[in-house]
Amino acid sequence: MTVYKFPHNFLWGAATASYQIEGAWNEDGKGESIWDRFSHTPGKVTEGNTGDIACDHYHRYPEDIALMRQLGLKAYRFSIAWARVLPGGRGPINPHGLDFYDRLVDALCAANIEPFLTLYHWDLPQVLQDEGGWENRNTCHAFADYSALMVKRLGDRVKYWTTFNEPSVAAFIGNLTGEHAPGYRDPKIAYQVAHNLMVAHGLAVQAIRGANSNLETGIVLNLWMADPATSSPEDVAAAEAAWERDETLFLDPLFKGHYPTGAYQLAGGNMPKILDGDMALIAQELDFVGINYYSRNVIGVKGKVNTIPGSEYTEMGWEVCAPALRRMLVKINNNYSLPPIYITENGSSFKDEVSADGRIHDPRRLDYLKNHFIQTHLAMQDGVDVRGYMVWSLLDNFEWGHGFSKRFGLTHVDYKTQKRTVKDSGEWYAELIRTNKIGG
Ligand code: IFM
Repeated sequence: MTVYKFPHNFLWGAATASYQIEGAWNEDGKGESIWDRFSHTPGKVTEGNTGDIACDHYHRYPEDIALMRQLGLKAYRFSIAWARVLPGGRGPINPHGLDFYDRLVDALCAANIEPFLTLYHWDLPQVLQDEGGWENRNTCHAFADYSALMVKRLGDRVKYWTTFNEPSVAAFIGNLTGEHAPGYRDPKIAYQVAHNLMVAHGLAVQAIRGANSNLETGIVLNLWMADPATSSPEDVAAAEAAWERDETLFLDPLFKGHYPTGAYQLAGGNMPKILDGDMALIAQELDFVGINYYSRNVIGVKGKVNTIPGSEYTEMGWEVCAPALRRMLVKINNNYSLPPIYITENGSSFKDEVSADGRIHDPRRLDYLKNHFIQTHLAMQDGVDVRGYMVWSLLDNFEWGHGFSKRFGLTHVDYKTQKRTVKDSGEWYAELIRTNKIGG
């Protein structure tokens, strides 16, 4: 049996995001965010679910950190709710909000768990949205100021700082398809938001480094591999074109200093306003890049192939295809000069049932994780510098427009009682972290 041994300092962890788990949406001086507004708007989220309480992590974080210890996590990736700290997005600080993250970080350090912090995981303060949100360049400066504030408070204990989680989702699902907050369906806004998020990233990197030069600073991108439906040259070309269209819009400016030419064709008259100096600001050297990977697209000349015979699909309707993760890591490693990579999210949603024995047997999630870990190991043998892996997610949580209907957790959450139960996949993950290897 092949044994896959990981480097001794490999950073195994799990990830969450503020709006998806914290709850306490209007407690202790927290301001409203665009996700509070969106989820409170009838018809936006499945069954009218909201993050008002979610996993109640705001109150239960000590229990959740105990859970992390039980799993043996070496790192925990979480995000800050900007409106908890700065209810108006800028201006007066809410000391209770800052204190919460202070306590959380202290407790993580005491548990010997590396905090891996994300500054923006989609919950923009509503006050800033009322001024135009990310379409308004002033928001970029507010973000940089907020980033510096957080570094000044937590930079003595938090080493890993991520500016944005998945800017493409924030820009296009929030402003083009309207499925996420703020819910616009306007390509002109979406492209300007996409560019401004990059500008905000650049300003924030400068602000973070200005506040503390000893930190590791990066960004998190979500990437889907584009595989050709067949080996025909036409399908191969179609897959490559789809990759360029869908996946290089953020990779290229960040790591090549310019937008891909295809972006200009695709955006046409909706191409955003780009100021002199923006591209250099965006392309600053980073200490790491986070990659969120869930699935791939299979592309033929007629477009995306929706069902691949013999393939397994998750509850999100995403195909399970671990080898595509290896191919994608190798591809980006070849195409860009990248800093060290962390897999900052990977996981799957399946219909989990609590069994008569009170346990959650989730063999499909366990296999999903195992196969993706193996493919990452193989990519590392191919020369890709992967330093750590955060499973999405520590807990079942609020899955955005799907509300609580999709469960991604290593830990099951009973939303009525808030009882946490580690699933079989979580137990298996704990053992993997303990031994640091698969097989043997
Ligand atoms: O839940 C999300 C997360 O917030 C961002 N990445 C994808 C996950 C699953 O859809």
